[in-house]
Amino acid sequence: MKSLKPIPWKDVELTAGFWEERNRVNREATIPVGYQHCKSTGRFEAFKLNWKPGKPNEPHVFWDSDVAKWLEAAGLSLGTNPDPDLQRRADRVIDWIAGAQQSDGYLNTHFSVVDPKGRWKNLRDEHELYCAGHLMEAAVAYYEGTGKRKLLDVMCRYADYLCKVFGRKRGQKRGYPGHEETELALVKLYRATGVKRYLDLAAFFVNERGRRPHYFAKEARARGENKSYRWGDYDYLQAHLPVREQKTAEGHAVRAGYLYAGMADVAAETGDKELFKACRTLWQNITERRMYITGGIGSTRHGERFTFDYDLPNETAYAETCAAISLVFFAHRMLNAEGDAKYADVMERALYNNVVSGVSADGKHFFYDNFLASMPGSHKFNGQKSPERQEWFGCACCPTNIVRLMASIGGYMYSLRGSTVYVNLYGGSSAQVGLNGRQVVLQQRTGYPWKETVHLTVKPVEKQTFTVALRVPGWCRKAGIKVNGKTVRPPMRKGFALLKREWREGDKIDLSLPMPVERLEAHPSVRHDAGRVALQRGPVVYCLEEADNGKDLNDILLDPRARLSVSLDAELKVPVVKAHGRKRSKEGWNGELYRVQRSRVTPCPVKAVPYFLWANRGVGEMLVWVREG
Ligand code: FUB
Ligand code: ZN
Repeated sequence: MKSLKPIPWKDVELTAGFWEERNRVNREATIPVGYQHCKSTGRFEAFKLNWKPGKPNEPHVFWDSDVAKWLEAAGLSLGTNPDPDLQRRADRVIDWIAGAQQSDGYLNTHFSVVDPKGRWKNLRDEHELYCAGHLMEAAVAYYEGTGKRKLLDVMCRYADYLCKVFGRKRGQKRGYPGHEETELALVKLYRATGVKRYLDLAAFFVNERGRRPHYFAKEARARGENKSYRWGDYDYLQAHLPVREQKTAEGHAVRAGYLYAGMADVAAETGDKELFKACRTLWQNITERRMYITGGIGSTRHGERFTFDYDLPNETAYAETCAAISLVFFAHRMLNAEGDAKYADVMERALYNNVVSGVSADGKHFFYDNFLASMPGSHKFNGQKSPERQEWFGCACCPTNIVRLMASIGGYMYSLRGSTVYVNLYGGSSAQVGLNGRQVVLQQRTGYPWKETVHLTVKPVEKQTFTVALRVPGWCRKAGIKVNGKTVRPPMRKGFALLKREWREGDKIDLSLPMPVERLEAHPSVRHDAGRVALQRGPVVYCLEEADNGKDLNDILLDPRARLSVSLDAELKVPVVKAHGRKRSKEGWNGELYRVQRSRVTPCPVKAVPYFLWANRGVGEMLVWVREG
C-alpha cells in the first residue's frame, strides 16, 4: 500500500485552541528565550571559531546541535509567521555557521577549535554526525520556511563531503553515528534536494550499524584504547546487533527513537520490507512493554535508557523530553507508512503528556526528565534540584527539541494519500490540501482535548469527490459523526472513519468524541503500578498535586466506584477531575517506624489536574498512579 504524505506544516494554519496556543507561546517566548541562551552561553559565538585554550565557553561536542535546533525552529516559525527581526537574527547565525565551514565541507565548532586532530576518531562518543544531522534539519526547515538556501547549500556541501568519507569503498570509513540523528536528517535532505546519494548514505548508516567486525571496537583500538566499552556490548547505542536483528528497544532512549525514525524513513524511501518489519517489531516492544502512560520512554537516568520489559518506575522515571519527542517522530513515520491510527494514538499520547510537560505554561522553563511521581528534594540531576522546570540546562537538548517541535506541530495534523485526506490530530486549524491538482481547504474548529466535539468545514474550490479520513482515537468508545447535520456510519479502516462523497464548498462534518474520565490499570507485570490506577480523559493523563491535595499523595485511596466528576477549574482554565477519596492519617504515630496497629483513614476530597500542567504552581508532590481501594 502506498504511504501517506504529511501535509507540510507550512500549509497548516493553527487558528485557535490548544496547539495554536502552544505554538504561539513557543513563538513569543520559547524562540526568544532559546536565542538568548544560545547567545549568552557562547553557542553562537563558537561558530566564529575564535575560541582559544584557557578561554571561557569552550565549544562542547554537541553545542552545534542546540544552535541547529533553534535555527530549525526559527525557519519553521518564519514559514508560518513572518518576523523580520527573527529573520535578521537567524540570517546572522547562518552567516556565522557558513563562516565555520572548512574548505573540504566539514563543519563542527568543537573539532575545528578544541580538538582538530580528533575529527572522525570517535564516532561512538563524540556526536560529530549528530551535530551534522541537526544542522541538515535546520537547513531544510530554513529553506522551506524562508526560501533562503544559504544554509542548505552549506549543508549539501557538508553532506557531499560525508558521502566521500563514509561508505564501503576503499579508503572510506565503515562507521556510523554513535548518537543517531544523521540518518533521518539525510533523508530530509534527500527529500528537499532530490540528491539520491544522501538517501544512500542514510541507508548505509542504518545498515552498517551493529555489523561485525564492530566499527566502534576497531575505532577504539585505533585510538589506543584497550579497556572495554563502559556500556558493555553497544546496546547503549543500539549497535549490539545489525538493526534488522534487533527485537527489543535498547539503550539510550533518544538515540533509539531517532534511529527507529531514520529506519522507518529509509524503509519508506527504499521500499525495504525487512527493515520496515524491524521497525514494527521495535514499535511493538516499546508501546506494549516499555512506554509510560504519558508516552515517555527511557526508564532510568543511568544511561538515560530503556531497561527491561514492564520496568516503568514512577518516581525515578527518566522519560526525557527529547525521548518522547523521538517517539513522536517514530510514530509519525509509522502512521504515514501504514495509514494506521494506532500510531497516531501513541503520537498523541506523547504529545499531550510527556512532551508538553517538558515546557512550562509560559514557555520559558523546561523539564529534562519527566517523572510520574515526585517528592520535592528527591531529584538531583541535570541541574534539576527540585521538581521545578529550569530556565535552561548545560546540556540543552530538551528545550531546543521542544522549540522546534512546537514550531512544526501543524505538520503532524494531516496527511494525504491519493484522494484521501487524513485528519490525524484534532485542533483549531485550516489546512490547504492539493487534491488531484485542485485546492481543498479543510477547517477545524474545536476545543479539543478539553471538549468532545470537532467541527470541520470542507471547502473544495469546486465540487469534488474525495475521502476525508477522520481518526477515531483508540481511547474513544463511541464516536459519532454527522455530515451536514445527518448522522452517518462510515466504513472504518485502521482506526480512520472514511467519509467518501462529492464534497461541496461549505459542507460540514461534526465529530463527537465522548471523553468520560477513565481509570486505567497497568499490565500486572508493571510492579510499580500494582493496586493503582491512572486517570485519563480523552488523550490527557491526569495527576494529583500537593497544591490541591496536600502532602502524602501516596496515602490517598480512590474507591473504584467513586464518581469522577469533571469541572472547569477557574485558576487553571482547564477541566479538572474531582472525586471523594480516603486518606491514611499520620495521627497517633509517635516515633515508631513500624507498628501493628493500623492508621486511621478519613474521607478526603481528591482533585486531579492534567499531568502536563504539573509544577506550574510551585514546588510540591505529584502522583500519576493513585492507589485504589
Ligand atoms: O547526547 C546528546 C543529548 O544529550 C541526548 O540526546 C540526550 O539524552 C542528552 O544525553
Ligand atoms: Zn533532551
